[in-house]
Amino acid sequence: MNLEQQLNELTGKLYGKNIAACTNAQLYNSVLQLAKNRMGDKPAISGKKKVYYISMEFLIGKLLSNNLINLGIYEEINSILKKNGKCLSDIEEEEPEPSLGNGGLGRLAACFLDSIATLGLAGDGIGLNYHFGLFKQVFEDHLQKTEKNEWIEERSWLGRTGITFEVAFGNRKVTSVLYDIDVIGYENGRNKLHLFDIATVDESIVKEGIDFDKEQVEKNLTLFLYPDDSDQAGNLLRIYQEYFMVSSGAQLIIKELKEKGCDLHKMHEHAAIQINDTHPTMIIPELIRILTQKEGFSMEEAVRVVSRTCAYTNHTILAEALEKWPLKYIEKVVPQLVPVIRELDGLVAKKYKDEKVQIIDKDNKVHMAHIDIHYGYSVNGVAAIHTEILEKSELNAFYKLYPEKFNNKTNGITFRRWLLSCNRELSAFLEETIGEGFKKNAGELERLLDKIDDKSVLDRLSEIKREKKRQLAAYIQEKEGVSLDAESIFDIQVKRLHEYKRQQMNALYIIHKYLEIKGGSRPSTPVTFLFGAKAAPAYVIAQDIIHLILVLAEIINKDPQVSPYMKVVMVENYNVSYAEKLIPACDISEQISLASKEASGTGNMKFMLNGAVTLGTSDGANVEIHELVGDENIYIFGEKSDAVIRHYAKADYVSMDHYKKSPIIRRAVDFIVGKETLAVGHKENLERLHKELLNKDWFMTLLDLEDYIRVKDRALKDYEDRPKWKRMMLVNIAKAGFFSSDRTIQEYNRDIWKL
Ligand code: 26Q
Repeated sequence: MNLEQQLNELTGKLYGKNIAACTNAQLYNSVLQLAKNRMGDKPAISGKKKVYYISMEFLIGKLLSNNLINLGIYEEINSILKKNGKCLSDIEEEEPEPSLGNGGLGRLAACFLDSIATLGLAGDGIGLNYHFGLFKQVFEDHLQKTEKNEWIEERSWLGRTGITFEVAFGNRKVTSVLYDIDVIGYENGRNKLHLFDIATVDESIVKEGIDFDKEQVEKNLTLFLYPDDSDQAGNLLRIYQEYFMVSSGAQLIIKELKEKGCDLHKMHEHAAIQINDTHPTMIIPELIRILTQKEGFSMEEAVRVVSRTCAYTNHTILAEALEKWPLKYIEKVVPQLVPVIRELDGLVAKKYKDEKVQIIDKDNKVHMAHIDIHYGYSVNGVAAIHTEILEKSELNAFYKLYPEKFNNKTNGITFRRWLLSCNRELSAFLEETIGEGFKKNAGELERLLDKIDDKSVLDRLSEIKREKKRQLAAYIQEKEGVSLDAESIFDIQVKRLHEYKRQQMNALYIIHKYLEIKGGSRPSTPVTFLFGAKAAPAYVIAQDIIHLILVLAEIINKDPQVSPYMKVVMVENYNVSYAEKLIPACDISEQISLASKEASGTGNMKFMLNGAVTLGTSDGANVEIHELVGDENIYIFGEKSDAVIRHYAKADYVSMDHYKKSPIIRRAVDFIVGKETLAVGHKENLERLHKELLNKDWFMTLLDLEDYIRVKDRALKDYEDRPKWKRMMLVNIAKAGFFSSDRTIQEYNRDIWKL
């Protein structure tokens, strides 16, 4: 039976209709089923040793188009649907997006699963099946409101396994139920994403928005990702979630090892456990607990084998994001783990006197990262500069103890999703121009460099960009009700909202530009400023920054003097699917974090791959992008990380000095509380943000603002030199191969997992 007959048979079985008679929703379900059948037929990837990537987040996004591509049937399905008067991209819209992650860390985990399977390595993900995931963002009155994101439907990628485990929180036992999602490699076999759920979960306890009773753990444990961690109940629930995942995961790993007939004393020869930030750290004491209490290991034997199995990835140097749990909280949630943690702490204390490397500190807080570093065999950062900062300053005390454990693994992204799937036009053109080798070997993108003087290639690249801008403009017209000029420059900043990422600096530029235009100085090419960002509900200043941007959008887009020259849009509920539409349409990629604060960034890589030019600081992977493309093909500005680190050490940054010194800065900052904004927005939010910038500005916005304005103006000017800009696009695409997550995973495997 050919593919069309198979699909017709499925629609007939499910809905009693042929393809042409089905609705898009019915076709989505049918193609889903077809893909799942195909995936089930793929051989499971196996090997002597398997990696378990354990993470509280897997931001997988919609799976239909990615899976069709990896199965090698995207084009065929596309034309079958077309033949029947249907459109695959409309059908893709029917798929709900699971929001099982916050941002970079979760998306990285998803890219890694794709690459692990594509490289034919045995490796599964272990995570949680949050019913509503991260909140859905809606804007009301220029403020962010939160709603639950429902994504689990009767037919979905999730499969029941029938496997259950018992998880004990002290004397309270709960049942953990395992669901699996198949992960198909590009033209390769099948791995799994294991998602655990609590059997007694109760969706009905969710009240307004994302409000629910935090005490009822048996009912709420897997409802949401990271509920508000600003109070004790929120923090406790987070520990419940972490332990639930870790205990279920440990039991699954041991079950699989036993089924393979492995000697648990040689666990490290059969399993590597990659711990995604400190969130799954309790798997270390949990495995030690199981081995000593249930498998007859001595403490020494258990510590030894677990330490040779577990490896830790650090994703941040922000002090407030490093997990330090009061021992009392852990005692309350999982008392059985406390003796193990105390023992591990005691072993460290006996060996090392330095306060900085202890596991339990003087305030009785447990430093989760310290457990990972002492009792794991590898510690890695996620970009060269990030790892260097870990070694030289943040984790220097540990680096001195264990220099051999430290290594860098610069992040990467899967090109299947971030090129082949989200930019079919560019992907097809590349195939035509340099052959299809780049699909499996991203390094081959460099062959594009031979065409740097080929006018027809350059023109096609820019024509594809224009087409993607048109598509985005149509989508934004429909979703946000704003009409955009596809001939304008698209300047885009999309990422979680955080002060260190400095969306507020971009907003200050926009104010500056607005005032310039008001003053009669109009740009010859109009500019569209696009934002997408969710803010943690308890993060007050982040909410204020969203408010400011929404207020600016309202003022600017409605001003007939200004809106022909600039527009501002903050898209609602930015997520993976939105990213797939925004990124291919971008001209200028905003990567403007305060140097030293963005561990890597991965959006920067996705933009580059799609022909955007980076405007950024020397932070995270921007540094490596800069090295690859050279000074002429990137816009770098701002203070370097060593200078920033010195400012913090000396505590000598005073934002008020910059404000007083510069009329340009003053004018932009004071606009936040000027009469135009106050007429549209809320005094409380705007004044709080204004005050924050003048009196604190912990992430040094005003330090870099003038340089940012200067360099951004230069970038906008350069855009008008079309031949020059097109060459920049080409170089960025050609040099993006390094950032394939296939390369990253090969390095993890070579240096850490050794599968
Ligand atoms: C911790 C404790 C309690 C509740 C929540 C958390 C928490 C949750 C999520 C802490 C951190 C995160 C997410 C971090 C993250 O996304 N980091 C990003 O990781 C990317 C992949 O390595 C990097 O590219 C980014 O630079 C980094 O910010």
